[in-house]
Amino acid sequence: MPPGVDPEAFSWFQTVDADHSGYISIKELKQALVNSNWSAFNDETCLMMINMFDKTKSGRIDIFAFSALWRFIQQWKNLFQQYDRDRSGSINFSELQQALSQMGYNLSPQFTQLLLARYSQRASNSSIQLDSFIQLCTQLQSITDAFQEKDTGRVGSVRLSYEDFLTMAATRML
Ligand SMILES: [Ca+2]
Repeated sequence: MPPGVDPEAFSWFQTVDADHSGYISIKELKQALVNSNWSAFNDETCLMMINMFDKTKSGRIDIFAFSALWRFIQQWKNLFQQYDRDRSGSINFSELQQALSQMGYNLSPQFTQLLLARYSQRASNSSIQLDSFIQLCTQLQSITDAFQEKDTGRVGSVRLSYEDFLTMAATRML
């Protein structure tokens, strides 16, 4: 087993690496991850996570990157279970509102509703599964970081040129 790699992540890697190439492709990752309703993780979230941990820009990840990705997913899974207060296996509007507030976001109910509509599956417009929860929180954090880099005085508003705005959006779209 490679040094610094979690034994559980290592064992999972062997299973997920279906063609034994030594790398996990987005297709293999997608097949390995399921939500609590047994649906496969959505493509957008899998692509986002591969891009986050694939430092070589090859579209696949080795055991070390996979180990980091595995920890990342475990952390979000724990938070998801913590915020899923009614143990339904999904996050509804009030659970999402509470989750975001506990993460330090100060968002209106209207904006939370917009997030829920954007990230929930078409079939269930009122709640989100683990994959979309990871995607929502990661993208919200990334966009918030971009804003706060500009909002140096922490006043909650910034002046942006059109191209600054586009740059912010383009570089944060994972
Ligand atoms: Ca719930």
